[in-house]
Amino acid sequence: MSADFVVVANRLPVDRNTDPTTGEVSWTPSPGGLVTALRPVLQANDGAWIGWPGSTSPVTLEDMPSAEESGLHTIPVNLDDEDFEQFYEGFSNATLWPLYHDLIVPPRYERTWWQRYEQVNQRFADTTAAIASEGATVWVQDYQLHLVPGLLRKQRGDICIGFFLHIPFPNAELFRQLPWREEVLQGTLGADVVGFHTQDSARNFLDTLRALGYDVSTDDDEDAAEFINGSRLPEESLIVGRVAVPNAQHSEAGSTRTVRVGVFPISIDSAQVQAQALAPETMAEAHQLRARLGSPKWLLSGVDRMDYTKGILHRLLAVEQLLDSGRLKAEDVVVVQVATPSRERLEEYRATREEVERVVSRINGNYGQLGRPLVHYIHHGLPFEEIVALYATTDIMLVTALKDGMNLVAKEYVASHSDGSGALVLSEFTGAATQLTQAYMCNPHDGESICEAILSATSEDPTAQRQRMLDMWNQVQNNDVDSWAASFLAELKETK
Ligand code: ADQ
Repeated sequence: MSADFVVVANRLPVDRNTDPTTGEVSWTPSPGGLVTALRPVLQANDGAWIGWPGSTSPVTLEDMPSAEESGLHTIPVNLDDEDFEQFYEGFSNATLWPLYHDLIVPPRYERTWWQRYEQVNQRFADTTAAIASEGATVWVQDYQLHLVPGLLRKQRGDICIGFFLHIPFPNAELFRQLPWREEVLQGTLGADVVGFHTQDSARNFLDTLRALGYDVSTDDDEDAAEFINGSRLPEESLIVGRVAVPNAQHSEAGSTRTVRVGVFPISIDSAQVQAQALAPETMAEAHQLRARLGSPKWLLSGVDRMDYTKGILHRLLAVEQLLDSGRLKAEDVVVVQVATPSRERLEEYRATREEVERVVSRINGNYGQLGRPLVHYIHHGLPFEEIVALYATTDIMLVTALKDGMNLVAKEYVASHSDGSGALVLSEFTGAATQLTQAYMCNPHDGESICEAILSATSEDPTAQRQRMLDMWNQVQNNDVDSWAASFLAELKETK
């Protein structure tokens, strides 16, 4: 097949499962923010999605579910066990992930991982070059595929390439640690448009390029602030800088091509989340859930991947501090923490899980009653309907990430409260904090700051609190995932 519109991402939006007894193969939707964000866009454009099917057993195109079954044309790129260890767990998640999240844990720089990263990126680029039709638009996603735009441009000068980074881009000082910084930047600059969630990330990227001698020009920052706060139409995407790079397609000496660098804050399918929250089954489930949790005065919740960037431990320690100091009474509070298993073979992720579980059991040991734990902790994924029921009945949502590109959970929570109920405690280190400015902001590196944000959420005048939620609800309704994708794609189209 060939496609005019191609999304290239590390993961396909489906996972292959093989029944161990019958050998029967089935496909299930795969979890994660990126999939949540892009599925509706692809369906609307009848495009193809290129990615890894989620298992290290080889999969052919014939093995894939049909477009009728999955709603998408899915093209597999296989990863074997070594690719998984070195490209995915290694360079992507033990080098770039911690480097880009400001060294919450130390990044590891391993030459063999880098070489494997190059090889796998080449495989993605080759598959894309074979699928993209003449003049196609290709949208490459995220830190696992930094080199794909450059590799693709070498093979296919005719196509229009976008690159979007879903996680933060670190400041120039930190990024310079990366032994392969030049290669990563050059690969990314194969794109026509490079997008970030926040001005900070875009600026860090431009500063890094400037420091390394690239020809960078920047646009007006005041415009950027207005756009991010949602006071301008979402269709008006915001380009904050331009980079002139050598144009390999032109034989003329000194010929350059312009790469636009912009801010495109991702969002959610706001209408769908709202509809889900208002569905009678969800409302009934929310009601029952609250009763099962003992109908507490305050229900505090967290919903995250089990990742050290999410600050799960920090929020639990803050709750414990509030209980220890008597500022919250144990009989008034129930906490639900849902944490999906993530990257479990990496030591730092195992350590995070252990620390979280130790604190959960300490709080329950000190403050729980028989048949009534104070913290309800779930270490597996939940169906989205259950997550939304939890959002709907939660009084105070705790989003305390130490660093997060955007954080869709914060937006999903807001979208689930069209009546203005609820309260959001939000880390100022999330991309979401640039848009959901009416949240109770906290600095998760300072436990007392989380405590104060929780206490403010329990004590503010109800009318003022409702207004905060309604303002944020409007922001999320007016800036949904469709407008995010449309603004990026419009920018890309303009470069054609
Ligand atoms: P993530 O780090 O995965 O995304 P986030 O943006 O919060 O984080 O998205 C998580 C998604 O998974 C949400 O849609 C949420 O509902 C779902 N989810 C979380 N826990 C779940 C559970 N236990 N069961 C079921 N579903 C669960 C990365 C970046 C973010 C960026 C997104 C999108 O790290 O900063 O916002 O990509 O760009």
